[in-house]
Amino acid sequence: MTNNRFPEQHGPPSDMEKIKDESDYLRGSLVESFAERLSAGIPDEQTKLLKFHGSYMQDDRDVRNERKQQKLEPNYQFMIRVRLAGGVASPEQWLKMDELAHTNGNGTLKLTTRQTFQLHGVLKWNMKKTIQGMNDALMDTIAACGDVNRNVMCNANPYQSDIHAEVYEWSKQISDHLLPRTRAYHEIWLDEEKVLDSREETEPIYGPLYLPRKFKIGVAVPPSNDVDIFSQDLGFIAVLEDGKLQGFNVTVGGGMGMTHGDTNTYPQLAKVLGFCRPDQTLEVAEKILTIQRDYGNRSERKNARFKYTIDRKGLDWIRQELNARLGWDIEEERPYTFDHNGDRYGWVKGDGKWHLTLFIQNGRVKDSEDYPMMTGLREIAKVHQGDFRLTPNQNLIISNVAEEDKEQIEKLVSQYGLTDGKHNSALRQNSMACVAFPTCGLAMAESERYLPSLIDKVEDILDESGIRDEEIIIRMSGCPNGCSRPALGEIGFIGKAPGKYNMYLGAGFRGDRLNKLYRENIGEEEILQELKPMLQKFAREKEDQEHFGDYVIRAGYVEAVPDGVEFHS
Ligand code: SRM
Ligand code: SF4
Repeated sequence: MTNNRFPEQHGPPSDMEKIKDESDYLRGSLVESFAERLSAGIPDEQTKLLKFHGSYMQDDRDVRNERKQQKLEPNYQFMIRVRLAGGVASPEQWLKMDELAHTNGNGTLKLTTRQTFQLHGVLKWNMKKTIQGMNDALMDTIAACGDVNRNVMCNANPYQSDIHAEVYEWSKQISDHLLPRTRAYHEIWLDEEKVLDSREETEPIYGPLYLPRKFKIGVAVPPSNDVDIFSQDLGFIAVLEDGKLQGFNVTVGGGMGMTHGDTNTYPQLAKVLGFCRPDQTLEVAEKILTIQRDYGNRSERKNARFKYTIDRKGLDWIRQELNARLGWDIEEERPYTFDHNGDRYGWVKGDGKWHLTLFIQNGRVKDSEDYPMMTGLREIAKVHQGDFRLTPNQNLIISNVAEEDKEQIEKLVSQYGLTDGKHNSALRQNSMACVAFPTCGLAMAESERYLPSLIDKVEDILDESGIRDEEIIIRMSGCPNGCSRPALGEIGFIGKAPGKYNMYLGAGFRGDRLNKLYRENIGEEEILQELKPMLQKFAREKEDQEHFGDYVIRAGYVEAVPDGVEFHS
């Protein structure tokens, strides 16, 4: 591979750069690897390319040791992630995902923190027919993972349907505009005829090496910051005047991931770069992405995200470079304010249609003995005439329900005991946990399977203190990659080892301030010992409208983190 394709190098290219370079535009030997029948897995190098097609090879970690003892290969299976800009799905798409989860997956659906579906537990032999099934329902998985622009998020806004429609359209257009152009996906999974000479293929935006690392974009509509705009590599904050979209404030350089013990890695919040009009959106998105393509670190993947490029080069340099690439100057940022980053539950009416936001604990859609949630949602999808919106907080909106259909949906909601979360504590309603065990290969501690029971115990403290309805953002991740955006939790937990977590406090309720390490490597007993007096004191001392994240700073539990570069200091 050549070293001079990009103006700046940081050392020898990482192995991943070589894999991309030699992949023939993401084809690699995926066809052969999936045709091979001896192992339920595929070779390591191919798993890296598979990500660009929206899938990860995993193994069931609950049985890893047992299988090792029995000298069996790990229980390989695949996770498939759908590309679903803005999280909008039709009832037909919902039904298809439900069907595939039962026929080819583990019988559950995961609604992710980036508003899409994941299937877990798909076997190698079922991969192609699963992806083809998604394709039948007009869904694909291209670029849902990999060193490219990922699923574009969009404010799930059930309040203003006309603005949602317009802004959602932009998120879809950004997503489409930044899709890889290779036909590899269609050839491998959809049996499209092979491009005669793939060397004639080009990737006009990405080039043959794609991006140095994953790239994430979100679109927010104030006052809701549900998409956590400051955690995105690139963000668009809608600016409305008299209810009309004027354009977007453009943010750059957010990201949550870090590595325990490596202070060169840190979560960072995005900064506002300027303002663009709606018709300039795609050009701005493309040029910013190409700056990262050309200047991101291709040597050290831990420092390859756009946030590090920006912290290295400076925001002014990025703006100048953007203006030079655009050939015109991005405007000054416009005023905006956010109120919250959580979801608002229950029914609301917007522009003549009803929308119901349901609480889905940690985004896991499944049936259990006492709660047939998946069946209930399937029955709703069978009769629903509107659409579904997956929210950035792993919840679900049954949206665009006509007045005359509302009663029928309400009946099903109550028949299946589906919950708008209102009988829960406001803490649980504002909770998120990443997948972690048993599927995530990087998990160090439980998350999705553990947070609900920890919250049960914290709810007792809230009840005793009379603050059950106090909205507090709590987030847990099973490792420091931060898939539930835990650095933006007023209370954040990041897994260190089985049963052990680092505890963070003091993020902003609006998703505008990072939290700070409070206690290291503690288990449940210590967590509750820490939280109990703190929450009791908060209940007594909190000022009017004061949020927990602000209180813990005022009360001196932690210091405010002004910028991600100071996260560890
Ligand atoms: Fe994530 C890797 C799950 C949102 C930061 N993430 C993973 C993998 C694929 C593990 C792996 O690489 O082997 C996890 C698969 C677990 C499983 O069994 O399903 C995984 N990430 C998830 C999801 C499903 C969590 C969830 O419970 O919803 C989310 C899927 C989003 C989607 O639909 O595209 C998910 N991941 C996020 C977010 C939140 C966001 O984007 O808003 C982040 C933090 C934001 C960011 O990117 O900075 C995030 N995931 C990571 C990272 C760390 C990246 C970094 O900069 O260091 C990794 C590991 C990596 O890339 O090396 C990772
Ligand atoms: Fe896995 Fe870590 Fe992401 Fe949780 S935060 S899903 S443990 S990579």
